[in-house]
Amino acid sequence: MKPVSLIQFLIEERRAGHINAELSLLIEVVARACKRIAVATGKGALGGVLGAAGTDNVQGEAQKKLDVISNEILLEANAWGGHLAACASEEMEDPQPIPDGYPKGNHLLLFDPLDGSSNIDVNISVGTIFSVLRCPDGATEPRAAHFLQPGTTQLAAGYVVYGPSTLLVLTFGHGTHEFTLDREIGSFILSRRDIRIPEETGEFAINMSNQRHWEAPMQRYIGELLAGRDGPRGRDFNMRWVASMVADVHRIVTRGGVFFYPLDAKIRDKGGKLRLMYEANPMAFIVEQAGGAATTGRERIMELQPTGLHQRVPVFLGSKQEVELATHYHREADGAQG
Ligand code: AFP
Repeated sequence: MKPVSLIQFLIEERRAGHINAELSLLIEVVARACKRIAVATGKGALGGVLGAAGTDNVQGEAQKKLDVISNEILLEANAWGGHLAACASEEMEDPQPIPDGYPKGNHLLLFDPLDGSSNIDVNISVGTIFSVLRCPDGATEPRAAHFLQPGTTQLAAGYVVYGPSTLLVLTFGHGTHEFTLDREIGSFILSRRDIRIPEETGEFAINMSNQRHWEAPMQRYIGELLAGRDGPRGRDFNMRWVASMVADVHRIVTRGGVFFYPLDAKIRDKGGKLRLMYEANPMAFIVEQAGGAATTGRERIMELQPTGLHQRVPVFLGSKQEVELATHYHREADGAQG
């Protein structure tokens, strides 16, 4: 089969009426920026990019040098790209307007520039996660409020994994597709079209060290998985946890599985660990478009009405059967139907 480049694929999507020219060009700009991040992360100690930056981000988390470098690469690339009205990042308190003197576009971009950065110094896969929204009409200087749109309004979502190979996984709402970076020609090449996540799985991902803090329905659900064939599920389940959401989700997009970062007593006051706008919503869109499911344990993530740019939510996503069962246990415990 003749290789299909990302550019060719975007032209196909435009001809199919799935995206317009501006969104197509925006994705090209984001993909090009991620190629530069791949080079930076690949340099490691030789590039002097490992270790802490010595600063904290808006979440009060210590920033890694590569968090700051990746954020700057994405901001710079999208500032002059001409397809955005503004962008927002995990690393910045407020949205970044497009500098005067640069053309503005009709889209809003949200991103986690380097997800899993606490793994970067130990050479474990990290990634970039992004989500694209339409800029509300008349919003010439977009504020945070203009970004607070439900996940169902996303025009595009994607992630790039910087691992043994560099992969871009993308959706426009017409299936989920994977592209592999051909480092020799510097182009993303289509490697899997219309990905399907198996509805059934024997593999789960959760940070077990938080078990004592989980709610009762989560204790019950994971307890049954751990009981395996001797328990009510009657079969064994295996566990994986990379602690880079991008890497854990990519495993699920590749071979199925279920991922949980549930609410627990430690993070209850924050509403969860993972961020809705640039982690949960884009991953939910990608997973649902590949036939999986994504809830908070109680509600469909993409139907949530966001209340804050850096809002945190519980995340259950992956193979449909397991997400639905774990969600059913939570709703049942709440006395709710379903
Ligand atoms: P960092 O970006 O600070 O490394 O956090 C990664 C993350 O947001 C997500 O990628 C992981 O799934 C999750 O946190 C890991 O959380 P634990 O450290 O509690 O396992």
